[in-house]
Amino acid sequence: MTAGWHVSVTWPEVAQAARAHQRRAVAKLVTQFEDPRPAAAAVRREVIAALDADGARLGRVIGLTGAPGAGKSSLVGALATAIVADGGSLAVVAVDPSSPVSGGAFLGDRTRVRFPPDEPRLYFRSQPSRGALGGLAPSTFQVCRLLARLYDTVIVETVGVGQSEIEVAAIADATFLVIAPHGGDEVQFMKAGIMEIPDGFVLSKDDLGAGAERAHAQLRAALRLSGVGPRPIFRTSAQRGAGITELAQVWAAISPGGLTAREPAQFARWVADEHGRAAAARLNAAGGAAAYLAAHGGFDAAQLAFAGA
Ligand SMILES: Nc1nc2c(ncn2[C@@H]2O[C@H](COP(=O)(O)OP(=O)(O)O)[C@@H](O)[C@H]2O)c(=O)[nH]1
Ligand SMILES: [Mg+2]
Repeated sequence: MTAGWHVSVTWPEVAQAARAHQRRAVAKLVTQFEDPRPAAAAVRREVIAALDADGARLGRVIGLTGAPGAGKSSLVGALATAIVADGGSLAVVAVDPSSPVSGGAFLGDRTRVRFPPDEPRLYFRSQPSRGALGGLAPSTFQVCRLLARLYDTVIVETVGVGQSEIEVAAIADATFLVIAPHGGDEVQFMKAGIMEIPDGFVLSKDDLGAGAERAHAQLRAALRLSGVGPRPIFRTSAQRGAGITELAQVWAAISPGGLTAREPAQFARWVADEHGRAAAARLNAAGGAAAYLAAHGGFDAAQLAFAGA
């Protein structure tokens, strides 16, 4: 199948250009990984096969959640600079309840200044979340399957505390919750079940003095009271660049490659979302998602088969 720029450009060729971080090629592939139609699943199958045959390895996927204004995007901007300075590459998928499908102001103007705009080892994608209250987009997992093969690290930034945290933790190798000092009060109201989900907490805006101390004390107390085991707490200031290299080092130590193990659960979710409960029951009766994926030769082939079944 050809990729449509020119009759002679094939998907494996686009995949190779994307591996070299050619932005246009990456964007062209992302579009295919966001497309819910069966024809796109056929393209994905071809692209993943080409990338894997070309030696692409899965990078790590990091979930970053927190209330609006917590400082997530500013943190991502600062970390992106640190990651690239360290020789790494990074893709960011920002899932935003308010952003349009394309062209949404993604990191905000302030952060964009901190983000080297022409750096090929950095890639941004903004996606609208499925629900008004946050959470992932229908194609976030798919896009991560692609981007994790092209970049060392993929950050999935989601808005909200609660549902989006649970959804992003289901696809990420590690998840961090960002809390701003002025939002410290919300720590007291976090349910134990929610506090268990992040692998670590980031207290942002550490330049704000006493508020930051108070938020830190509240978070430690809340973790103790909720019975959640020890969790690392990182203190950062995107504005001053404090704590950024430390967090970047912690992230660089997170084992990559967890996405493949997430495929059965994400496939089951896709079946339920796209084809309904009767179809989900059919999948279970047929032995479950993992067996279906194995029998059909992977995620995209299984989507094709299920859509045609
Ligand atoms: N003082 C201070 N303000 C910050 C810092 N990081 C972000 N902010 C501000 O907090 C607001 C929200 O930041 P943003 O990164 O967009 O938060 P997001 O909604 O969680 O992505 C903006 O006005 C930022 O300028 C920081 O380290 N220190
Ligand atoms: Mg943001």
